[in-house]
Amino acid sequence: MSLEGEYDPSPARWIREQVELYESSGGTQGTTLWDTGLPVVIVTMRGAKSGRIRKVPLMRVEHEGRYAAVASKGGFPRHPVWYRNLQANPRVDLQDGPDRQTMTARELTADERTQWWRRAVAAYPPYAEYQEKTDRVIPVFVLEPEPPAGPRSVTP
Ligand code: F42
Repeated sequence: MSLEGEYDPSPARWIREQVELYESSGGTQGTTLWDTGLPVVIVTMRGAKSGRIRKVPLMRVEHEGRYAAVASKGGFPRHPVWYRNLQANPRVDLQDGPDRQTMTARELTADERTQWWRRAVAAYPPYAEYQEKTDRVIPVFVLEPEPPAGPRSVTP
């Protein structure tokens, strides 16, 4: 089931408008980053403190049905606010074009992070410049589909 609650649109106009266009067109418009032509997904999450619904466009980094969420914020010195939201409330809705699904976010470390970082840079090369620009290690989450609700186990 998808996340429910009061939605607080981003204070940044370009973010707010991209989310609005993406969603109102059913994932057929506003699906790329400016003129790069590179695809974007929308991650809907719950605020760590407010409990309200937040929507964040991120670059589409997909591999075998899983996605990375890269907390780059353009190489800014501090993590984006949504980083704490995903840590506190890992259950999210992900919209990729017309498709929407509930997923669980998990922050990556060590080899897993390295592997997904490579995929992220392949999908969106400026991530590499963002990492050079900042002293923080840019966090990478993997978003994984929720396991399907299986049949109830029967006690013999
Ligand atoms: N940002 C990335 O980090 N990575 C990407 O790959 C990426 C791609 C991308 C593509 C298209 C596009 O339009 C934007 C893209 N962005 C990307 C930018 C991204 O969408 C975010 O705007 C950016 O990362 C900054 O995120 P932020 O969460 O720091 O944004 C601030 C300005 C913001 O919107 N804050 C809100 C506010 O009202 O101030 C939300 C606040 C919030 O979530 N509050 C929490 C709550 O509980 O409600 C509190 C959390 C706490 O603990 O303080």
